[in-house]
Amino acid sequence: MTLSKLMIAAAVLATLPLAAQAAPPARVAPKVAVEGAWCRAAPKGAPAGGCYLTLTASAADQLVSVETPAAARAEIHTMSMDGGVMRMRKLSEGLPLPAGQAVALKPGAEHLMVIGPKIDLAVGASVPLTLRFKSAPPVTINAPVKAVGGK
Ligand SMILES: [Cu+2]
Repeated sequence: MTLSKLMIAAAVLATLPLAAQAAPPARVAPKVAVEGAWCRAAPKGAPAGGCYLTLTASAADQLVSVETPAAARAEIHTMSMDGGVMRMRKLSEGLPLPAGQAVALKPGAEHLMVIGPKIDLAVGASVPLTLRFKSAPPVTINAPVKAVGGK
């Protein structure tokens, strides 16, 4: 190897760590896509109503809380059979969202509960919901109110 070739080799080696440092880390900010949101219509004066949607997280995440200005509070609920009776309970730990997997909150399963609605949950109304996640930034959507059994 000639001296000039050695110098080129040394120069290339010297620039390698710099090049590695200059490249930004290949990380995309976590994001959760929200689709198909709706709330079930409830009779005037109903104490609570259910809202449903599908969440797809770009990286493993967790739905930790829900807020709405349209009700006293909102909770993440799940339903399960308890001695032959369907019961719902609050998921105080939140709802896990596996990476790239659509998680559907739907009637009879996981859902969002708006408790003490301040608006009539009537067809044509909509419920603003802010979803908070462990990693991804919060997402605010407007869920239209649809008739029972509606899609
Ligand atoms: Cu519920």
